[in-house]
Amino acid sequence: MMLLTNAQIATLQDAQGYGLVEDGAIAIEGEQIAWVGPAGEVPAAYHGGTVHDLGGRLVTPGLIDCHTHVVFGGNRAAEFEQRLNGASYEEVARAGGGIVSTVTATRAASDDMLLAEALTRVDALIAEGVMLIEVKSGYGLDRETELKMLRVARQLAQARPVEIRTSFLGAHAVPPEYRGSPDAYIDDVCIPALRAAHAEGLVDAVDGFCEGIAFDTAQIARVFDAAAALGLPVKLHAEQLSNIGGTRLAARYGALSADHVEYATDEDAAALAQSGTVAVVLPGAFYTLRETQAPPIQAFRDHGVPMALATDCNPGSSPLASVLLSMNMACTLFRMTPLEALLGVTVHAARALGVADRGRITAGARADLCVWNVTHPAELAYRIGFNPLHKRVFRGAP
Ligand code: DI6
Ligand code: FE
Repeated sequence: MMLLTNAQIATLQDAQGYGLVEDGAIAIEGEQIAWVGPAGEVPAAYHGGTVHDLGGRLVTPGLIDCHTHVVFGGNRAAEFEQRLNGASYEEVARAGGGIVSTVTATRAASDDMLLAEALTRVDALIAEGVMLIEVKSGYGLDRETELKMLRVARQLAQARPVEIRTSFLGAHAVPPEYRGSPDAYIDDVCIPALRAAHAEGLVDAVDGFCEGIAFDTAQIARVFDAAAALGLPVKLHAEQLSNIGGTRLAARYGALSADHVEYATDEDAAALAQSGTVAVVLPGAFYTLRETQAPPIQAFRDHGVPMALATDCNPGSSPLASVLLSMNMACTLFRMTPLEALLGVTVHAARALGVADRGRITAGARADLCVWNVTHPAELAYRIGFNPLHKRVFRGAP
């Protein structure tokens, strides 16, 4: 048993406000939060254990990065340079660069190499208090490499104090060997690879890239039908570069989340609200691509769509391994509030992953906590390039 005292606690309990408890205490039993409240009211039952005086610091739930592609081979600095010499993201992709160049590097990489490179990114996230990371496949685009990526993703949780949720993203791009035949790729490779990965216990959710340069709604629907047959939840990269109906498709399938959503409309927001689907905004990709169409934040607010926020850490459109910077970008670029940004990397990120016991500080939740060298939660989104993390508590262990 452990008691954290002398803390400012942002419980986020009702997912509306910070739920601040000033001069608060948190009792932890095993891996769970047993009690939270004012330090003067700690029940006698929790007086016996180790006491940690937090010196008035802020405590938040452990952070969650609910959309990443941290497992991949190589990097795309050369493409970055091409774009700065005038090529657009879509031109780079259509010319066989972009995602496909990462596919080549990922196919060639050994498991050990993929793991070592992914760990450099995961370590950066952990250093900022991230305790739950979603990791996607989608740079293999053949059965063997998709499975390799997902096995490496699972290994991350053995190598570090972090929990990993995997998403199968076989429908990320059409690989070179199927160029011009996206339907054949979906039927012959993507869906069989999904079934094989699921049989190995490697899949927690199924994702897709619904876009002009990737797959249309009918193709994604076939993947989602296969996911439903396996009992797996779905999520979707939707309306990132254009509006082709991905958000409404995601809503129709009761998806956990629709991600990017820059080009989503008011109607799309209404559909997400109806289905209880989280909108995941990814300001790192918006920033990197110099997108000018911001996601319809006000429509999400008006319709009561929960908004999550993630790094989208990937080698092409978002080479970003900082949740804190993502929070700052969401505020500055999308005009989200610091409270919305914090809810986006805790309560709503947990929901985007279908994880019920994370993201809030409340009795019965997992004791994943961040202790920060700040006094008010707005400070987390406010600064750029500062990491005020003081201490992590992961699964009840400091
Ligand atoms: N949308 C993105 O922003 C990334 N994937 C996706 O579906 C881009 C991935 C890449 O360029 O490597
Ligand atoms: Fe992504």
